[in-house]
Amino acid sequence: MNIRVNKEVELALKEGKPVVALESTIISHGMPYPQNVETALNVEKIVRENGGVPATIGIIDGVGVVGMSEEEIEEFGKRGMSIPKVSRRDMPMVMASKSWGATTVATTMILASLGGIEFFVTGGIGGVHRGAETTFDISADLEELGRTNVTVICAGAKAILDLPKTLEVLETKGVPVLGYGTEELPAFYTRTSGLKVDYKVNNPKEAADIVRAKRDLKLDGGILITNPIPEEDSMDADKINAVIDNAIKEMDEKGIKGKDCTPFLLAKVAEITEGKSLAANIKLVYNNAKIGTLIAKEYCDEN
Ligand code: PSU
Ligand code: MN
Repeated sequence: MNIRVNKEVELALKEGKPVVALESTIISHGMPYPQNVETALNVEKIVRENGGVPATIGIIDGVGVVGMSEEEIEEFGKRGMSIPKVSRRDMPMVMASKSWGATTVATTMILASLGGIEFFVTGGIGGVHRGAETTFDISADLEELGRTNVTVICAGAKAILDLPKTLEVLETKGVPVLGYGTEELPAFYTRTSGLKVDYKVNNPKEAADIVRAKRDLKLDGGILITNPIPEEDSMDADKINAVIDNAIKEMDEKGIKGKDCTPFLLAKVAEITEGKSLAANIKLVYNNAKIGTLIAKEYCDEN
C-alpha cells in the first residue's frame, strides 16, 4: 500500500493507545510561515502532554505519510501554498506522479482510516459555501464525513460558509454533530452561531460512548465533535462577520473559485484583522488538540 505509518504510531495502535491524526493543509494553506510550523509542532506537543500520540498526515513523493517527522512538518510549512492542496479526487494523480500533497480534512480522514486511526483533530472543516445554490461549491469534507469512520474534533465551521446548509448536508449524510459543552454550533472564531447541534456532550466519556455506539452499530461515516473556541480567545461576532463579508466580496471580484476559495478567505481574513484571526485560529486548534486527545484516550481506555 502506498502509505507509510511511522513506528511510534504503529506501535501505539497495536497497543491500543490513543493516536490522534492531524492534517497538513492547515499547515501549508491555512496559516503563514513560520506560525504554521510552530502551531503544528505545538499541537503535537499538546497531544503528547494529554497522553496521546500525534500523527500529522501528508503526502510525500506519492506516499501517504501517517506520522510526519519534525523536518517533514517544517518542509510543509516552508513550501506552503506551493504544495498542492489534495482532496479525494486529487489523490490518485498525486500518488501516481509521486508528488507532494497537503491533505485536507477529507484526505486526512482517508489516510488516517487506512492507517487505523479513529480520531482526528483540526481547526475547521470545509462545508457548503455561501452561494452554493448557484456554484454547487460543497466541500468534499462533508462527503467524506458521510462515509469514512473517523471522528473529527473541530471548532465548528467558519462563517465563510453557509452554516445552516452545512448542517443540512451533514444531516443528509447521516453525520452526528456533537457540541462539546454546548448546544449551539460554534462558528470557529466565535462560540455561537444561533444554530443547534444534534447533541450536547459534557465530557470526554460522553463523547467516547457515542463513538463506540456508532462503531457497534456498524454505521459507516464520521462523527463531528464541535468544540467552541475558549471565551477569552473568541472574537467579536459582528466585527469578524463584517470582515468575512468583505473578504468574500473581494474573492468574487477577483473571480477566485473552487479549491482556492478557502485558502484565499483564510489569508484575507488574517490580513484584514492584522493577525488577530490567526491568533484566535491557533488558540482554538490548541484547545481542540487537548479535548480531542482526552476523548481518544477515554475511548481507548474503555475498549
Ligand atoms: N477551514 C479552516 N482552515 C483550513 C481549512 C478549512 O479553518 O485550513 C482547510 C481544511 O484542510 C479543509 C479544507 O479540509 O480547507 C476545505 O477546503 P475546501 O473548502 O476546498 O474543500
Ligand atoms: Mn470547494
